[in-house]
Amino acid sequence: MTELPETPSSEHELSVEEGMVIRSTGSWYDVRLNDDVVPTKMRGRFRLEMEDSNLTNPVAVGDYVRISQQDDGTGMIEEVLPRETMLCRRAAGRRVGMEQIIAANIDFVWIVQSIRLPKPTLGFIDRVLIMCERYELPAGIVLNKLDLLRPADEEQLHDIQMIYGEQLGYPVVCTSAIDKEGVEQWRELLQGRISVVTGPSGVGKSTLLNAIEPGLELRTGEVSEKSRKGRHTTTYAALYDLTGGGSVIDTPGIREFGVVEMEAWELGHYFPEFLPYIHDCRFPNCTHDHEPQCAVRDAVDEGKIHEQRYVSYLNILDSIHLGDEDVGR
Ligand SMILES: Nc1nc2c(ncn2[C@@H]2O[C@H](COP(=O)(O)OP(=O)(O)OP(=O)(O)O)[C@@H](O)[C@H]2O)c(=O)[nH]1
Ligand SMILES: [Mg+2]
Ligand SMILES: [Zn+2]
Repeated sequence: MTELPETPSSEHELSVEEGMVIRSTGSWYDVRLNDDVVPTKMRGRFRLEMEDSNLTNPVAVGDYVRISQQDDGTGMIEEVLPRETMLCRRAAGRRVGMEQIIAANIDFVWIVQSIRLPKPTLGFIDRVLIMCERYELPAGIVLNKLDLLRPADEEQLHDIQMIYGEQLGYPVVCTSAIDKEGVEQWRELLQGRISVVTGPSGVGKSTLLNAIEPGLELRTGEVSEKSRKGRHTTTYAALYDLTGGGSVIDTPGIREFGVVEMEAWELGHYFPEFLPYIHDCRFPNCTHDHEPQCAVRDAVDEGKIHEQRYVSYLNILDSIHLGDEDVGR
C-alpha cells in the first residue's frame, strides 16, 4: 500500500494515510491500514455531498480511502479515491433514481442461487448480469444446495446450465456446502482476485464461504419453513482474505436486485446474445418490444435467442418504462 506524503493543514500536521474499506455497517467503516484495522467514520460533509449525488452510500467495501487518525484511535474518512470498478443496483424502496454500491474495486461477481429453499429466480440472475455487463465486470453463477435436488428440479438446473453456461459462456458452478460438492472447484475460481458474492437471503452465501475458508466462521441462518425465504442473517458487507490468495466480499441477502435507471433502448446492449442482431433492427433506438422489423425478435422466433431471456428482458424493460411515478410500488 502506498503511503501518501503528509498533507499540511493550517492548524497542525495532519497525517493522512491510504487504506481499504474492508467492512461497512453503514455508520462505521473498518479500514485496513498497513497491518492494522482502524474503525473509521465519515466526515459530515460527505453526508452533505451525498444529498447532491444519486448514491445512498458514498463509501463501500473495497473502496480505497484516505483517512486521518484521531487521538482516540479511530479514523475519519477524508477522501474516497476513484473506483476502478463497482457493482451497483437501484436503491431499495421509494428513492427514485438512487443507486446503492454493493462493492467497489472488485474484479469478479458471483451470483449465488440455491436449487431449492429458496428456488432460483432467473430474473434475479439476469438483473445482476445486466449491471455486470454495464460496468464490464466478469461474472459467474453458483448454484448451491445441490444435495436438496429432487427430480422435479432437474429441468431448472439444466436450463440454468444451458442458458448461462453453454449459451452465454458465464461460469456456472454447482455446489453443496453440506456434502462439499463443487466447493473445491469454486475455491480455485476465487483464488487470486477480489470477488463479491451477491444473491437472495438464505441461498447459502456465508455457509459456502465458511466451507472454502476454514476458520472464517461467518454467521449463517435458517431458512423459514413457512416463507421458504432466508432471514437476512448477514447484516453488513465485509471482505475476507483467502488462504490461497485473493479475497472475497460477503454481502447481505437482497430481495430484489433492481437495474439502475437507463434509457429503454440501452437495455438490450447488456444482453450479450442480442448484440449480433441489434444493428439490423429497422430503428436505431429499437427497444425490441413492439417495433416493426426488429432483428432481435426475429432471432427469438428462430430460436437463436433463448425465449426465457427475452421474456426476462421484457419484464426488466417494463420496470424501466414505469419510470418515476411507479418505482417502488
Ligand atoms: N441443504 C443445504 N443447506 C445449505 C447449503 N448451504 C447453506 N445451507 C443452509 O441454508 C441456510 C442459509 O444459509 P446462509 O449461509 O446463512 O445463507 P446466506 O445466503 O448467507 O443468507 P443471508 O446472510 O441472509 O443473505 C442455513 O441454514 C444453511 O445451513 C447446502 O449446500 N445445502
Ligand atoms: Mg449470509
Ligand atoms: Zn429490435
